[in-house]
Amino acid sequence: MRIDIVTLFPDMFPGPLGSGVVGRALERGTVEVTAHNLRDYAGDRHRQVDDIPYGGGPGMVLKPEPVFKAVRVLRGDDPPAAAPCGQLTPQGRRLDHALSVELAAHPRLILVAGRYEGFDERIRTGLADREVSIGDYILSGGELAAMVLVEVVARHVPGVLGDEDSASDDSFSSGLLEHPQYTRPPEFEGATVPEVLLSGNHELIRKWRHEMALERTRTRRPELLDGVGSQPGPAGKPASKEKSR
Ligand code: 6GU
Repeated sequence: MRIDIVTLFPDMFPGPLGSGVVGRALERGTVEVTAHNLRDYAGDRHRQVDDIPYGGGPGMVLKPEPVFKAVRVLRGDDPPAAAPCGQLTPQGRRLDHALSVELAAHPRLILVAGRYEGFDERIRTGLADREVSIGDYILSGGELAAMVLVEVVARHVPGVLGDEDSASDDSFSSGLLEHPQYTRPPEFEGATVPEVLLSGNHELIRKWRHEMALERTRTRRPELLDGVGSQPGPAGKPASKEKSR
């Protein structure tokens, strides 16, 4: 998968994307992430990408021309359906598991990260195929949001996660929060590991994990339970997380 990011701060990339699971995918070329400087697409010699808002008000607004130019150049001959443009703004659709799966189905993505007071509205109406937010709070720019989006989308790209860590096993795929995990020692400062996990009885362990996942979801995120089945997943495939590097 190829992801291009249009930004005023290309030096922020790959940043944290260079470490861990996504870092390995970038090294192998399973996922390609390239940051492009929006100023390179400004028409004038001052490389101006922003201007004062019509109607007045504080701050500056990103001009349409450089953003349209950048996305059109990067898209080349690819149709928008193959290389959709995602605009990162706090007004967008909130990123969740389902949206990350949807986005991962495209062979390419072009992400536009903004700064200042925002984008000229004609970018949203005439260029962007989607508008994505990563949550209900304000970041100073879309770059960190773009990184979060790349990380969650990359996990669905075949070959990014190891065999035993497929993304379809992860917690939000099952619709439940993850069950508690334990490792050695069996007792730490008086706190012990639940007996069932030491039992070697895989059927009992699977049921216990499912119960714990359900209970956690019930108490912490009850809204996630709407429409979730109450049966445990396939044997030997508990919700998992990838190993660190
Ligand atoms: Cl995508 N951009 C900015 N600037 N702030 C955000 C966001 C995006 N998502 C949540 N807050």
